[in-house]
Amino acid sequence: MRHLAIAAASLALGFGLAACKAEPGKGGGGGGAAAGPVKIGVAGPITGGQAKNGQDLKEGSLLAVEEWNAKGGVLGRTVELVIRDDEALDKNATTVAQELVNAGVVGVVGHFNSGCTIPASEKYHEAGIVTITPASTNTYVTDRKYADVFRVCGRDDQQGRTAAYYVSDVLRAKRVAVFDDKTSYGKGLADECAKNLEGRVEVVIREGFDATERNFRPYLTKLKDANVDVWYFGGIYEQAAPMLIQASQLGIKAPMMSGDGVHGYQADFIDKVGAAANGTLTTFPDTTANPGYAEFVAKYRARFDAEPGPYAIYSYASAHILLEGVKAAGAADGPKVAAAIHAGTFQTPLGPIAFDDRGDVKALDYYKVWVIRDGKHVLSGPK
Ligand code: ABU
Repeated sequence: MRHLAIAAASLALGFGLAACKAEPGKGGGGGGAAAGPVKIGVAGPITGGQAKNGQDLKEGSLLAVEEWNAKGGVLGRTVELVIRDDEALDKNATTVAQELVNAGVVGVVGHFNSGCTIPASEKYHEAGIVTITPASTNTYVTDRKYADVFRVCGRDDQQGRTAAYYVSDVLRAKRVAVFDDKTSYGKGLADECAKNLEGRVEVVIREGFDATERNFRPYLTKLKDANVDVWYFGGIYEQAAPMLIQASQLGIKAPMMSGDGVHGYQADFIDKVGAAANGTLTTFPDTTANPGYAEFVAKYRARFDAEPGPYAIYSYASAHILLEGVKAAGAADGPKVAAAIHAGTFQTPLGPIAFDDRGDVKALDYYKVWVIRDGKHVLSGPK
């Protein structure tokens, strides 16, 4: 994996942390360092086929940190981001986590992939460091009920159920195929969807393939022969893109349905697939409906001269919550910060956020079904 540098070095790497002033050699977490910056980690796929996700985590967090530093930091100390790249690979997660523990971060915004967040948060938990994942939706992330693990997004039991009910009650499908990428996220989500389809719709194919697979023709040929009404994929856009192109080449007319791992990637997914993306269904909250969404997008565009990806706003909110927790705790001390986050309600561009005893957002069961029409996600109303 690659080290993406601490804030002090990040200008040279183009991250532009102009507002951060690092003091090398002074840790930011654990409550022991009275001076020097407060360090927060960001971990995700900064490089590789899911780099757009890493960009969301990095830039969303950076925007929040710059806002804090512009107002004097937290507890009178500057805030420093320590960014690490797990490349979306489970095998890198604990090494990256150990690096962030060693760097003295008080908390981590990350990881993106559930398969990384689960093992990495074991390390953070052992070290008394707060984990706030903006994007990992696998149920196990919070079902462990660690007091220092939070997630700002939804859960796969929620979006799997939403997808299954749409397939059965709105599409009134009779025959469905369910595929996944064998990851914690993809398999977990596909299992939740399949479980909720049971007794309602016949699942005629249930298969997984490696997350590295790019030739889906053998699976799609079988899919074509199975004559399904709709097919579900638990996985990420980097596989969904070639899958849809190959499905179109094979003349498959049934639409694909997928989850948040495929939603919101205009350049990296919809534009790559072209017309064959139209009709694809996804589940994702309607973040645009939140007061504060437009302001966040305007700030993001002004800062990065780019459109935010789907998880940039979640990362921004996660970093703010972490820093509000430090402020409320009065110390860059993981357990105290975790307790403060459990006790608080945080105003974010996603709306007010408070956490339940698992570390999930309270009353968050708000997945919507979207369909791609004319190359854009639009909310899919009942038919
Ligand atoms: N939830 C979208 C993909 C990230 C993950 O949960 O693995």
